[in-house]
Amino acid sequence: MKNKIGVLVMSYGTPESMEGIESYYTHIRRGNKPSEEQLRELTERYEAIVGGVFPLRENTDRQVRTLQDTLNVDPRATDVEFVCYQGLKHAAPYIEDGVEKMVQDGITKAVGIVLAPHYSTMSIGSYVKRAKAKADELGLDISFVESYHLHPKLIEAFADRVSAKLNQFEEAGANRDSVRVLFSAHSLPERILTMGDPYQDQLLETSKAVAEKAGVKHWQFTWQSAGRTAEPWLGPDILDTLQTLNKEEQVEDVLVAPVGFVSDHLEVLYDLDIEAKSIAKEMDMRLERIDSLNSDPLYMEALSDSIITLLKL
Ligand code: FEC
Repeated sequence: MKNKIGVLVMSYGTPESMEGIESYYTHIRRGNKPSEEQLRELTERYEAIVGGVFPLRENTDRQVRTLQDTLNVDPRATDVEFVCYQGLKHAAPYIEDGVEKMVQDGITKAVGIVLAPHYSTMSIGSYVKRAKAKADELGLDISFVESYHLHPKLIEAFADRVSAKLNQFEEAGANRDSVRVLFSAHSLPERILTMGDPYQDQLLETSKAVAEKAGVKHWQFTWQSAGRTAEPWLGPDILDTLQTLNKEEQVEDVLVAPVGFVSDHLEVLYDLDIEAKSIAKEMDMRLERIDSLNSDPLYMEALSDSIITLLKL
């Protein structure tokens, strides 16, 4: 019988239904219930995307299944069998549930990986901390892939998507080189910069590598989806960037590449496809977005290779 290795595939999580939004939001807010106004505002954003369904859940399920298949056909791993378990940050099955399930199934060795390529103490760091605490409690040997932001297959997958959309701009009569490519990611509180956090640098490295591979002439990085809290968040926000590009540089064509995200979910389907697009439209700008990676084979191979490399198989 082959040796089993558990893979804890971690992701942000999404509510299971409209009724579940309040408890999900309360979890994100570390147990503090949102005000009625905050809850209404978030519910409206979910209602606005694809008829109010929660695509992240289905996407994550598919990513976990496809990653397991990809791992098990890797020729370096013929002596082992990988079994993937899901662990979500803010919804069930929680990170701790995934670890517990592995142990119940008799797994003794595991690897954890997050469906987000860039390390920050506030993102990947907090997933890892929770998984490690539960694994230590239950005696599971677990190691982690902490980032994979420059994996050649990840860069290729993003670059292919950027090129495909630039081709579409060209087919519609625009000059490919006059399209401004905006790489974006979820903002975090500004205080991460004083903590020596690698998040911003890793995002710039990914953006540069994708731009080079896709032969992009004009690009810049911008933040998106900042939280609604009193402290300052990293900027400029994409909505301000669009206004600046329109007023100061008369840019007409914009392609957004949200390299900090790997799935179709609220931050892409609402913050970019609805909110940013409507601001762009008001200014007569054409804004397109690259397709999300979801279960793209190259992305799955980037994850699988990062896991197998960590295990030195
Ligand atoms: O589609 C969905 O249902 C879920 C979409 C979703 C993703 C996501 C990814 C990241 N977040 C990150 C950081 C923060 C911080 C706060 C915060 C708040 C929210 C809220 C919603 C939400 N996030 Fe999120 N995030 C998603 C959704 N996020 C909803 C609450 C309402 C709002 O502020 O918009 C602030 C928490 C606080 O109050 O302290 C910080 C980071 C990522 C990307 C990495 C990852 O996927 O883990 C970083 C997807």
